[in-house]
Amino acid sequence: MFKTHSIYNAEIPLIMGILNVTPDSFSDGAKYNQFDKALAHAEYMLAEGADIIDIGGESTRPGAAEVAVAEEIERVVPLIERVKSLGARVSVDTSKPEVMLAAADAGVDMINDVRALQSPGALAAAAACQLPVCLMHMQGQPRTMQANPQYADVVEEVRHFLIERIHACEKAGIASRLLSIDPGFGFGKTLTHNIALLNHLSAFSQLGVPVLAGMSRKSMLGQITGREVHDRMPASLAVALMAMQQGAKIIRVHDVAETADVRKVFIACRKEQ
Ligand code: 9MG
Repeated sequence: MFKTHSIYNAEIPLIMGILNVTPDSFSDGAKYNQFDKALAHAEYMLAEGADIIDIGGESTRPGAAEVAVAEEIERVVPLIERVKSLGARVSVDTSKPEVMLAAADAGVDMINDVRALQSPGALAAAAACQLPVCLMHMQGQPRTMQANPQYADVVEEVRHFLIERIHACEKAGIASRLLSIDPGFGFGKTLTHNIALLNHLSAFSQLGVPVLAGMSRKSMLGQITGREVHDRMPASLAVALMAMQQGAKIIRVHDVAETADVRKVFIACRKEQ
């Protein structure tokens, strides 16, 4: 068993509220307006019970365009500072070393990297920050990752990749107690791959590094239910519970209050066992 950082030490799974600050997230125009809306949404999620706010300035959706470093910093840093001033814990969703360093200066508590610190300079930047890091698996890049994902054994390959990244982090001076891992639902995976990973999530928990699961409103749930993105909350809650039952320590979600209720049910039933 690895020792873990205090951010992961809660007895109960933590709820990570999603806060995207891309131009299409709060979509009616002026930058100050977007900032105010994003801040209000962070406050709302905190009031609803979010334990961490995950702030991202570059969309990682399939087909999404890349954003320049300066633009990404301009989007996330002022918001990190304001959300931190509310007393909240904040993670930064980025793969760029410059953004990691700027976010660390702004007081961020955790780095959430969908590229698992594989971008040039990212390992060194994260090592310099000495912050908790979530290492996520992705096959390919957001622009093309859903074109034709292929695995011989998705669970084994994703597990192997994450173990290799844990070792790379340790070698770079990032202790395993700072790490969490994430199989990356929807990132270069078909529905069959996503379901296999969900059904075997406990195989990831057994690695002894906290597991983060992010399935909220994702297209895998649209494929299963036939529902559009804003009608996927019930399906998101179902998979959040499945993840908690298999030991996930952080659940990344849009619907914080409803996930907090799911967590209450999970905890109440766990106590009875
Ligand atoms: C940024 N982002 C979008 N989806 C995600 C997921 O499933 N996990 C993590 N760690 N980050 C995500």
